[in-house]
Amino acid sequence: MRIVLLGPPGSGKGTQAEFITEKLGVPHISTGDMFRKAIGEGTELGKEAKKYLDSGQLVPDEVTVGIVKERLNQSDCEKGFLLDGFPRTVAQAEALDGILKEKDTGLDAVININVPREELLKRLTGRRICRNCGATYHIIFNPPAVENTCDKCGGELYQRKDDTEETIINRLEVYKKQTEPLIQYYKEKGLLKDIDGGQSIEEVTKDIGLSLGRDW
Ligand code: B4P
Repeated sequence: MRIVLLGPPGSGKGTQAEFITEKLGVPHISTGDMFRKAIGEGTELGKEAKKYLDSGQLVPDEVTVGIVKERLNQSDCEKGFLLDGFPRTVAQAEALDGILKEKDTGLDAVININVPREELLKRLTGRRICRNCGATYHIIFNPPAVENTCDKCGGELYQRKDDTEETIINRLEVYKKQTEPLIQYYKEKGLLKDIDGGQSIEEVTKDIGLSLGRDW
């Protein structure tokens, strides 16, 4: 299956993507994770991306589309993929349509996770990430068994630099202006599946499954 996960920052895209990709056996392609990896490695892409991530702005479309195109051309994407956090602008969505058209394919579904704004703020300020494998936790809603330690690999957990209240407010504004128009874009194409992301992690996972015709 070829799926896009859409939703505001903190709606749970990364959290749900871990489970869905394991169940469907397709690669998890997160542009946010790709940028953070490049920043950690100090590559040219990382240096460019850091300027935008730290302030909560979007990385320019040419850069983002370029890395996604390269990733989708890898052989493991032939059986399908889950895009998490891409596209985030109409220009990126049009570029994605073009990339898939060249391969004579298209998307199967766009899952739109809806969460009220106050809840997003709570979720993002409490988010913690594993430095080693990238797994996502929340200090209250989804805590690890041992404080500051990843359940999956034992790695150390850290707080993202863009998860401060000031940057989060900016990211939510950027989402409203640049990403929200995609809801209409995909609705018109008949691909949109609206999900209530204000429920527990397990309930959201279940609803996403049902929207894809799977009872997991
Ligand atoms: P991303 O890495 O994509 O991250 P995100 O949108 O902030 O969060 P996500 O929705 O995945 O939430 P999560 O599961 O962690 O983007 C970071 C930055 O990269 C962007 O600001 C931008 O600068 C850049 N970027 C990325 N893609 C780009 C693109 N296409 N174009 C340009 N720039 C791009 O969940 C959040 C928290 O809530 C976690 O702590 C989790 O444990 C908790 N949680 C999840 N589900 C919950 C639930 N149901 N109940 C309670 N808590 C829950």
